[in-house]
Amino acid sequence: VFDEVCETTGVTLTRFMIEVAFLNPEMQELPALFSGISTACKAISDMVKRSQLTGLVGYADGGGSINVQGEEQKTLDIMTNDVLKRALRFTGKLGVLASEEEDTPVGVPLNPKDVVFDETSKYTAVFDPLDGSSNVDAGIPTGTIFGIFEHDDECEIAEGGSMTEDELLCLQNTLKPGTDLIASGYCLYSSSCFFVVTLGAGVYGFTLDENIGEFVLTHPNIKVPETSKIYSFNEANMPQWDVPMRETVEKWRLGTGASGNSFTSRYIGSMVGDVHRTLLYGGVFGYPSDKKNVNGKLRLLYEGAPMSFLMEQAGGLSTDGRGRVMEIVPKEVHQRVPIIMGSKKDVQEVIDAYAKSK
Ligand code: AHM
Ligand code: MG
Repeated sequence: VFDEVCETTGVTLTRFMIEVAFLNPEMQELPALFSGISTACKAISDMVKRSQLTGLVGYADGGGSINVQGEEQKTLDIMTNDVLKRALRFTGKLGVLASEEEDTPVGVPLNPKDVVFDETSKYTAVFDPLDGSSNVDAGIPTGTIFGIFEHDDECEIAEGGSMTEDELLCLQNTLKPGTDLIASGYCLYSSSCFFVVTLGAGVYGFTLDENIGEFVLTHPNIKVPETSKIYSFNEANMPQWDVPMRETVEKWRLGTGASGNSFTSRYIGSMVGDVHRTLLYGGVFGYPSDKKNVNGKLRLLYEGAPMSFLMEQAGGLSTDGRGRVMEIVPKEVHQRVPIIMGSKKDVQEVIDAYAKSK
């Protein structure tokens, strides 16, 4: 079905979604939802690009704004979260959203005063509005990550205020494993602005054509190479890593790993940029478990799971060392997870090393 849609490149994201919905009646609501997400991404791309000129740099409230995870929020973290939230609300297709920058999942009824959701509010969105934002003031690539689940329509969470018991139960319902995702993707703000998405049947990459204001299909059916010569980790943490992880990377450095390749290192420190390169060139990106951060750094619900869905759909693997990231059911919204993802054979080598060390 997706091949039919993608017979030719030059297809816009808007048309792609309309054709997907036409061919898949159960996906009728997706064009409206993706129109909201892609418009928000275009707005965020513009905000990031112009931030040095418009003064949208540095920390919010002079460093006084801290999110629930204890991280200082950048001005752009807060503004991009608002842009996405507003864009998603007005699609009318969303029941609940969870974001890196929100303490708990929030309800998003079309009319904020109204807690009544209609039957079209059928999705839950999870996102990190500006991943890698510590990099943004230096002009280094950043990105938006999102995942879409089916929304339990019995479940309503009003916006703001403290939660009722029913609402707390609903919150529990947003904690779904990656295997329940119906779509995920990212937008990379870099030399070009890329929008990469999976609906569970391959990975499709679009590039923003600023002259016409549309994302145009430039990378149909992305497949990650099976082996590689690139690893991408914060190597300063290496002495603290689990032994199997450390030993595998040491072999890759020396060219004595399974492929015999001598690896080189590439690390931006922006997950979206590092994963985008991995999808296109192959490689292994990760934020493994270490002595300080037993669960790594990246968040399962809105970073780990959506990116793992993309990586698997592109033919790669994603593991926490001991199991598939996609199968982990989050217990908390901001739960962290160790991640090692990328080229199939190389990630398998890490999985084998962990299995041997048991
Ligand atoms: P953030 O969501 O607070 O921006 O943190 C996530 C980012 C990822 O983009 C990146 O892979 C990682 O943090 C880099 O961490 P470190 O600076 O420890 O290497
Ligand atoms: Mg992030």
